[in-house]
Amino acid sequence: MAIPQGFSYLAGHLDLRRQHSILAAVRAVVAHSPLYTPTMPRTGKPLSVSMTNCGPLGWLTDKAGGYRYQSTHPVTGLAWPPIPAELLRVWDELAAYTAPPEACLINYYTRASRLGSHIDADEADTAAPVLSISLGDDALFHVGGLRRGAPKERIVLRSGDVVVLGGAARLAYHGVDRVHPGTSNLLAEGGRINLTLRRVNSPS
Ligand code: MD3
Ligand code: FE
Repeated sequence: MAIPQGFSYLAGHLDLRRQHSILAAVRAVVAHSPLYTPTMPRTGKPLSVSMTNCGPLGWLTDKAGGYRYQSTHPVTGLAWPPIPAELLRVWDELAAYTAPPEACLINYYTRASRLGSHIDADEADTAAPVLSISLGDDALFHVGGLRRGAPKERIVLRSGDVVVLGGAARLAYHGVDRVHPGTSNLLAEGGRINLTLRRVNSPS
């Protein structure tokens, strides 16, 4: 349907070799900055997706502080590790933006995980695209318009797919309806990893 301009879906952009090399880099990040369960602002309800980050800034949410970016892991208190070179290379290939990403949010989905429809609006720099990389099991993803009720299009995101969200699509509603277990053998433990590379602050 009418996905806003600037949505670019690059099916199979990453071959298996690159997927494995990115996965190894993500495992090293997670060894330092473990996945944890974020909670919703005010209610404290846990999300069904576990998360961590790399980069100078990381996105998080918890009951007391709400949605925000910060430079440290909420559980360990340590700085997030740097964004791996393999991921910076994908940004350089596709983002067409003058500055490097500041945050890479790492989402891990089990078969029970969902991500409700939302917009990514916690970044001051909305001129920069968001770049999404999928690894592991297939996910049924939806993207709509600039208002919550707008018609949605559904796409299955598979391991190695990359989505670039620029222009008007940068502020579109989107979410993950479900993950299809057993559809990829990239992750020995099963499930799905999504990486989003983001610019938070406008380059000075
Ligand atoms: C469309 N992640 O982390 S990635 C998120 O698969 C998030 O984990 C989903 O939504 C996931 O915030 C979707 C694809 C994506 C990311 C950002 C977007 C699509 C987007 C921003 C605007 C429009
Ligand atoms: Fe999002």
